[in-house]
Amino acid sequence: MEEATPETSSSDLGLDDFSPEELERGRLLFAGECHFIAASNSLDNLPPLDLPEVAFAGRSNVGKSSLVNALTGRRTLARASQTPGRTRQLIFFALAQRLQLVDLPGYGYAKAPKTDIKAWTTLTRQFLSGRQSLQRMFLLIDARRGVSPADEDMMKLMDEAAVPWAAILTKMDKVKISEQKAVIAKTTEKVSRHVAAYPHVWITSSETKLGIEALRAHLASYSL
Ligand SMILES: Nc1nc2c(ncn2[C@@H]2O[C@H](COP(=O)(O)OP(=O)(O)O)[C@@H](O)[C@H]2O)c(=O)[nH]1
Ligand SMILES: [Mg+2]
Repeated sequence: MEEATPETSSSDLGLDDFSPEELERGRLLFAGECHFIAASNSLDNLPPLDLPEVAFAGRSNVGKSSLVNALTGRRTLARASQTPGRTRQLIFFALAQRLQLVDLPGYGYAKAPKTDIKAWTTLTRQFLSGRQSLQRMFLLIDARRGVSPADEDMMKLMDEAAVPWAAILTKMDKVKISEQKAVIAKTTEKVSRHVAAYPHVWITSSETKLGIEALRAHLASYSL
């Protein structure tokens, strides 16, 4: 069990919403098999729509690979995502034929050429609007930096595609305990302005594993 600090309570972490059985189901799902399925750079070569999917998006360096590694207790996704040439690809992983995880390419890299940004936007928009197996998007936000203009653009893309989404704060261990409540409140307030967003903001640290247990249980609720 993870310890809630006085500032991040078990209700902030979402833990109160799950029964012991649901927490165990989440643990087992992520402790089981996890394989690489495909890396796709266009909508023409996406894997089949066999499994329910949840997808993760966020700025480059937000901690996406680290979060998926913390969830699965493995390094598979990080390795695949760091392969050169895969930075503009959607990476698909399957958990025991029950749930597919999709790693969207990171955005917000200041020096990215305009053509790359355009290609990223087209691919992301097509994926969001055309992927029938997509159950929920998760937008990762660095807790130290808060919501950036690039994150707002991503929120708008998800709203426009009418894909239900929720935010996940990453690197919470880097925020002073005395500032955590304010960071959560400010992020929740910004997220709540978006039509397709769920107002609950997930709080995580891949470093301390804060919030990982609750997030596993939540993600398992989308699995077969
Ligand atoms: N302190 C801390 N650092 C983290 C955490 N998650 C990721 N990082 C660091 O942030 C950097 C980017 O992480 P990475 O997972 O590669 O980000 P990605 O580009 O979004 O996949 C790396 O140096 C990680 O070690 C976290 O929860 N806490
Ligand atoms: Mg990565």
